[in-house]
Amino acid sequence: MNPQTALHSAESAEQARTADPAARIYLNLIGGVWVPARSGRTFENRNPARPSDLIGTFPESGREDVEAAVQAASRAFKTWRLVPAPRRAEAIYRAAEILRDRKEALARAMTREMGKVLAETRGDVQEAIDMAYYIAAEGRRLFGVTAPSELPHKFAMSIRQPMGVCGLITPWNFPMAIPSWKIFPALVSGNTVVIKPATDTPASAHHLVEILVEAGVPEGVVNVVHGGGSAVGVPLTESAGVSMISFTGSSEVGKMIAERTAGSLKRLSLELGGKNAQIVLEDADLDLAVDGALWGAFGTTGQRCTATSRLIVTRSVHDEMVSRLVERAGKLRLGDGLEPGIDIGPVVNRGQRDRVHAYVEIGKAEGAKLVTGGSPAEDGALAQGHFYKPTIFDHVTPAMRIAVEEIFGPVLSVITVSSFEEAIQVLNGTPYGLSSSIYTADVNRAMRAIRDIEAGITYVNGPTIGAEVQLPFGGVKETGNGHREGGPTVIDAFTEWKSVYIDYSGKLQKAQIDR
Ligand code: UN1
Repeated sequence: MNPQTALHSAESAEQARTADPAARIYLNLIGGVWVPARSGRTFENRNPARPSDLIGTFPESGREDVEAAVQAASRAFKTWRLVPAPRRAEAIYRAAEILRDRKEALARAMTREMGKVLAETRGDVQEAIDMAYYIAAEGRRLFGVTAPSELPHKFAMSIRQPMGVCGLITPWNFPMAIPSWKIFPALVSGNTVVIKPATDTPASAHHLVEILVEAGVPEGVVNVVHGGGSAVGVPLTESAGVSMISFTGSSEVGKMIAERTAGSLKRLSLELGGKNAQIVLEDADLDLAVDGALWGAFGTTGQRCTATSRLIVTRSVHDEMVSRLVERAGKLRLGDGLEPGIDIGPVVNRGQRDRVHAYVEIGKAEGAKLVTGGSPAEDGALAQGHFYKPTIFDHVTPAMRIAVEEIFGPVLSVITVSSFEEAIQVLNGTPYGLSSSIYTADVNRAMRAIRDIEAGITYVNGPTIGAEVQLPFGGVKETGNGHREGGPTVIDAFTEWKSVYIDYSGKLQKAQIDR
């Protein structure tokens, strides 16, 4: 099937309706054909602000669907790897233009599916656009290195080669941006992919893939298999036809994937949890620090791996920071993210909301002082959705579970320290190391923080969220396994190095021996 035919199938798939007239029937994409799960089973996707709003049904796939997709991707790899990288990049560039033209509609669909407010879903689509333009340019780079040979009449270089079929497992909090960080670099490098999007946000990933088909990516190069972690994610990680797995999600699942794939030694690029902190020193601009903490803690309803979940303040600014934060947090407007004036959307599903609340109960039992929020928001229309009040705990100590474990919701823990040194020590005292931030006017302490903070990202006088696509993204310790998606380093995650020696001396030369 050529891409155009695949596109028509996509349109007919899109036109199919469930019994609910607003809802659509979505399908898997395998080898350029839109197909249901072999089992015929489906799962539902609902709006977290109004769960009565059914967005669509998606295939509840299993191992055989995964294997069919991996085989299609393996077949497509034979030809895609030979397409010159600048040509591969042209398809990604076309996808960037389509994404840009449809940004508003894609953002609206994403808010309906995932809940975060429209300004933020526009940002999510923009991040996919940024990544597409950035990676399209990489098609004319994919730089290798040349080095002098130690022998005469001999040429030495290292080149990048694609890996084969990449299995991509993506989360629901950045439903288009994170798939774009993985799909575009994988494709420009000459790989083919099978993606398993999160079951909470399958439509946004579907829209991205549809755009790639429209942009002319040949059949089998991008395949989508919808379904859950055990039914689809596990077979994908176990498939012998998959050369590498890129996963963004919790450290717990990341470790399970690492264990399951240990026997095959396939490459894993893992971007996992965070317990990110913002430090506020006594010389900080407090207006800026309050704005940053609110945005970092409650933007995306706290559901970013880079979210600010700890605020580490020096004693002299503690009272001022906490009282200002409590006042401002109380004024944030919760609601359907498609409505104007809303600051915070719902938590993605009921299970996540219950999990956030369970952590709030843990915090109270540990003796932290709840100063605002601390319960589901159920006034009026909010009662229908999975809303949770922006929550702040004061008097948190570094060993409390709410100061150590990733909550992934709108909960901020305030920890008071006596010095800059103690602030850094507390910041580093979790198993995670993704993002971090320090507010200070003292350039010497800012520079020491940049050196001493154990994290993949450090912001100075900015919140812990807001990474840009052209820099490496990822973290240290239990946040990952050393890969960085984003920036030039993303190409390392999706390529193998090959070193090449060309001897034009016409005789046998022996390295290390002929001197
Ligand atoms: C995430 O935190 O899950 O840096 C991804 C940011 C966004 C990406 C966040 N550009 O906040």
